[in-house]
Amino acid sequence: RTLALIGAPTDIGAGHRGASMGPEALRVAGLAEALRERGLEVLDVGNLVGPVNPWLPPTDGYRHLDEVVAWNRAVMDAVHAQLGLGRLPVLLGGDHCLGVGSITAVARHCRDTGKKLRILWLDAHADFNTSSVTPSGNVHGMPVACLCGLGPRALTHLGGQAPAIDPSEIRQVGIRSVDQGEKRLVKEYGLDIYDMRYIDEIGMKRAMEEALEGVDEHTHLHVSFDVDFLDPAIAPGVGTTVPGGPNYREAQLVMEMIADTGRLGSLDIVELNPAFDEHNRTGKLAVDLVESLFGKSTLMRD
Ligand code: DIR
Ligand code: MN
Ligand code: MN
Ligand code: MN
Repeated sequence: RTLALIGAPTDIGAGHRGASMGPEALRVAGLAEALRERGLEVLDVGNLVGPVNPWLPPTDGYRHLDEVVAWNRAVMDAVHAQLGLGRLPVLLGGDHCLGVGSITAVARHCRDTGKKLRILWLDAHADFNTSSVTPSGNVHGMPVACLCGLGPRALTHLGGQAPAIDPSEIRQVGIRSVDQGEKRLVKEYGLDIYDMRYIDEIGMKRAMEEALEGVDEHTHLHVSFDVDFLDPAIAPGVGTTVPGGPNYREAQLVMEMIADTGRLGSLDIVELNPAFDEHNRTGKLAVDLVESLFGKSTLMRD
């Protein structure tokens, strides 16, 4: 299976500038080399291009909606093309608004190939805001809602039909920051959320077993890895840190348990922001975790 790294250097949906440097930070941290060392074939297809960030206040509840749509179209087309070539797309974001394009493409591919879709959304945030409840207008806080059919038509219908996914196809892990109106919507749509309180109580192992329940040989597993999922003590290089996230070993366990399923079919690495990082420390950590996602393990008894 060949991996295709797709760079999307933009911070068009974020509340801070700098996630546009994410793709290069991941390359500099040695992502392709680390995966090749694992015996994987890795093709870096380079960066997508899109509009610059005009850095404007919200219009009708959205910041830069036209530019967000343009970037997401480019991402959707690139991800779908790589899936069609039989490759495993790895989206190097970029902010998390790009999850709309990436997952719309993955969902379409699953329909084409008769696969069951399971999305693991690793994040501190639920990303289920809408224009009427968003505190910021930043579209990186809205991609899950858009995918579930709630949002501006240009994003909900990016792939032609809406909704792109059903809420039952997604599991959110690591959640610890949900805005007030967002919380109501999340409950209304019945999202399956493994928040930090739940993880504290039952442990990461059991939480992940539950989140992965039902994944089988017919499943396409998509991982959308928002780097702010991680505790800020180990991952300072993101725009919106939230204390109380998974520590190093918990994060490794998440990745290892996903790898163990053998069903990983596509991946987003988003919200890495080198402007907030310390000598690319968070970029290197992301590479380390992605190695585990593709089978690196400390396990001695296998
Ligand atoms: C916040 C921040 N919930 C918003 N969201 C972030 O603006 O909608 N998502 N940072 O990753
Ligand atoms: Mn996110
Ligand atoms: Mn297809
Ligand atoms: Mn987040």
